[in-house]
Amino acid sequence: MSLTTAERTIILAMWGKIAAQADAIGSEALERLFTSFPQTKTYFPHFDLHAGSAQLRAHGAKVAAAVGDAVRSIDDVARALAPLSELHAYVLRVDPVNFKLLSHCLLVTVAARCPADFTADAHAAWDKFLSVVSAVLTEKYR
Ligand code: HNI
Repeated sequence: MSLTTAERTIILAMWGKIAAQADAIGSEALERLFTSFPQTKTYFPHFDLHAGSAQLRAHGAKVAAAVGDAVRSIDDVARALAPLSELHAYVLRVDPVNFKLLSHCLLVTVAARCPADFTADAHAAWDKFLSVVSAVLTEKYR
């Protein structure tokens, strides 16, 4: 699965507008994840997952930075996220179903922060981009 030129253009332009809020985007997406899909909290027994906690914000910043890396390397997401792919598959062993849930929460967060830009085409581009990221992070399972 690869993104069309038009989809890449949309992702690069929108991330360019919101990259300065990346830390807050990561935290908001995680807060949505743990609130809407509480089963995902089982991966973080060692974290204080209350909204706004220092650990949630620090982890949100890491996740959003990785999304930013993927945007910058949109032509080769697999290479950009290779170490994270190993980590999630071999060390963390996160069930791949959870990547759909986090992708959904990232999508909703981007939509909430960019309502004017979030056309149907933008929605489709983000959905596809996040499924590329998720595929990279789960490919080592197979
Ligand atoms: Ni994920 C650690 C990025 C999906 C559970 N994760 C990280 C780190 C990054 C990251 C970056 C920090 C690595 C490091 O410290 O070297 N994770 C991402 C991205 C996605 C993703 C970009 C998908 C878009 N991770 C998920 C999902 C889960 C998940 C779906 C489970 C629900 N991740 C974890 C856990 C850790 C983690 C658990 C370790 C946290 C810690 O610090 O102990």
